Amino acid sequence: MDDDRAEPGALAPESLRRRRFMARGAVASLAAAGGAAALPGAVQAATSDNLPPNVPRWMREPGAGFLNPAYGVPSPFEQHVLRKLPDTPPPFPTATRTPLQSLFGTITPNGLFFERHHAGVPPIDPAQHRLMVHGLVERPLLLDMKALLRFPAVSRSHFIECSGNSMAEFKAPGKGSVQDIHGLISGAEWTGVRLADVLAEAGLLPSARWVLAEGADAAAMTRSVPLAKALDDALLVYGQNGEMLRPEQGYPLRLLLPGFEGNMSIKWLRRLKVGDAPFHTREETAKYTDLMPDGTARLFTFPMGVKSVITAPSARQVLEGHGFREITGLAWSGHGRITRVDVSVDGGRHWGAAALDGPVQSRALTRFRFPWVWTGQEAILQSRGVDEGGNVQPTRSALLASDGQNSAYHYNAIQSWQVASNGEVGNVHV
Ligand SMILES: Nc1nc2c(c(=O)[nH]1)N[C@H]1C(S)=C(S)[C@@H](COP(=O)(O)O)O[C@H]1N2
Ligand SMILES: [Mo]
Repeated sequence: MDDDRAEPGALAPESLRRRRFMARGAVASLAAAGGAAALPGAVQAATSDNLPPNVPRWMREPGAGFLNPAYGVPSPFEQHVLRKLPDTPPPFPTATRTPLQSLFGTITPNGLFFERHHAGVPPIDPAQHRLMVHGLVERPLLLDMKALLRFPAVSRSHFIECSGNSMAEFKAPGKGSVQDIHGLISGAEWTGVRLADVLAEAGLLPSARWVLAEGADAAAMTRSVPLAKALDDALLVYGQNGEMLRPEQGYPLRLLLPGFEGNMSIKWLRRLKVGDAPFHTREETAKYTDLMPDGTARLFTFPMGVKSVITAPSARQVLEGHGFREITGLAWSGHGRITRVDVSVDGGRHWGAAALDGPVQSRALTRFRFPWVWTGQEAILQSRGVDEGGNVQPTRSALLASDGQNSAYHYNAIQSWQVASNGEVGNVHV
């Protein structure tokens, strides 16, 4: 079972993959017992006093008691795992991106959740924050946070993706990392109140069709939400991964519209006005519309299309050593659950089904994994998501054929990472 003898880019059958992987483990333990070395993963000679067979420094004396007793922070050895501004940041900071290449599973730690704000982060005192519900309702409401916290709550995992995520890929292949190119997506377990319950408390009038949501930031961000979405799975959230929302995610209250373009999940939510028609705010007329090749603009393109991206190996990483490695990434769809992710290591000629970590949840990040043996040959890695609505993530050329290159939003094409024979990974358009 020598990895170097595997065919270039071969997709090994399940039984073979399993046996090869187990053989590796056996070799490593053999080597540990003083046997053969020089295999990937095999035990190397000690180069520091802290490596076996020595007793490491941190076992010879007690640790520092409590590092951060009141609120923990990551290990100092993880200080490179950070959110990131664009390489050429605009004069006013507008967005930070999630380090997708460094994260595991599907939950984005709160300190690494991407941010997009149009007028900065308002320093809201929750005691002085209210949610007004008015318009086509029987009983207008003015709710404080205490009142909202007394509603029945739900906790659900959902992604938020800025519809401008990956927008530069409509043009030339970006030179940055997966974080730079696709980092305007994050996932969290949100806790809050069903919008339907709050609207029921106010009592909808028969002519109610749309709900205007307004944020309490200096942008007074406003978007129109179709009533069907408001009554389906929309949430008013105050919890993010088990603690109160972070200020940059909308503390103390945000609207969450699962699967819809991130812009509509209004942060710092202060007002809901029920109407009988969309409100045609700036953010759904001048902005967040999609200019088509024929010069018309698509309005109200709410759900984010099915999408996936390989996070490792990904651009700017370098593969060290040949042999087994897991290709892994994230898939999501604004239309529901991910049902399948296919992976190709030869630029889309052959595909194999990736394993999905369960439980796969609707409109949530889904982790996929695909075993691969890299023999040192050039390879082009791709992933293709499919959702329960039967939507298939398009190739870049298919997306450009339907949407053209004028649109800045809703880029969901298949991402291609090129692995060079020296192990360097880069972004290519195929
Ligand atoms: N009030 C308000 N809500 C807002 C925004 C804003 O600037 N103000 N930005 C929107 C945009 S464009 C996106 S993509 C998401 C980003 O959410 P996040 O910053 O929690 O990642 O919030 C949306 N909600
Ligand atoms: Mo956005």
